[in-house]
Amino acid sequence: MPQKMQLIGSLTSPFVRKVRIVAAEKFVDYELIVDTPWNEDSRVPEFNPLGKVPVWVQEDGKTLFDSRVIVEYLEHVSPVGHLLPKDARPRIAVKRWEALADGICDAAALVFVERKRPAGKQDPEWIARQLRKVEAGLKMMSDDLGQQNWCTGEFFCLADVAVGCALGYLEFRFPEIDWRRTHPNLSELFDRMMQRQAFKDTVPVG
Ligand SMILES: N[C@@H](CCC(=O)N[C@@H](CS)C(=O)NCC(=O)O)C(=O)O
Repeated sequence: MPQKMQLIGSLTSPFVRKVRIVAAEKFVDYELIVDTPWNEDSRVPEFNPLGKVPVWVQEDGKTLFDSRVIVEYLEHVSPVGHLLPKDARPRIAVKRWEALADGICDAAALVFVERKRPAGKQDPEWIARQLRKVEAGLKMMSDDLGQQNWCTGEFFCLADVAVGCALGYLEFRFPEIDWRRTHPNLSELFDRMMQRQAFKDTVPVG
């Protein structure tokens, strides 16, 4: 008997948020199983040997990860609300935006974890290295966006979802990074995205 599809993830992860937004925009029905992979009692390693969220559980119990694979899958299973172009070149351009936004999240998450260690064990050079990636990534996103309404031009797509999740994560965990002042076009883009119900429903909490 097929089970309802499930998404395993935390309410703070930008990668989980990306999947939740894509699923909502594409009207894919699923059950959200909240699990924080850093907790001792986390069951995430039973579903993903890498111990990371998001994990998607299909109707037959098979699992999918990581977030980029899951959003491709959602694009494939739901015919509505296309978020990825079919043609190779524009599709690759969207995936590049996604890689950039996800990369900012990777670097920022490493800083967040490093800062949770006891003060004497933190490596300031490592933190600075990761923060440089965040700053450089923000600059590239801002330069590439220019004066366009959406990342790739006139239409909302996966690139915007990924960028929105990265900006939302920075706002949530790194309020001291003043990207709204340094990159006003990203600020406008973020405000435009926050009009959408899927973004409003997934603001990070915790
Ligand atoms: N590339 C992965 C990144 C996932 C990721 O780093 N998730 C974090 C939460 S934001 C996690 O589960 N970390 C737990 C760990 O690293 O052990 C994706 O796109 O899904």
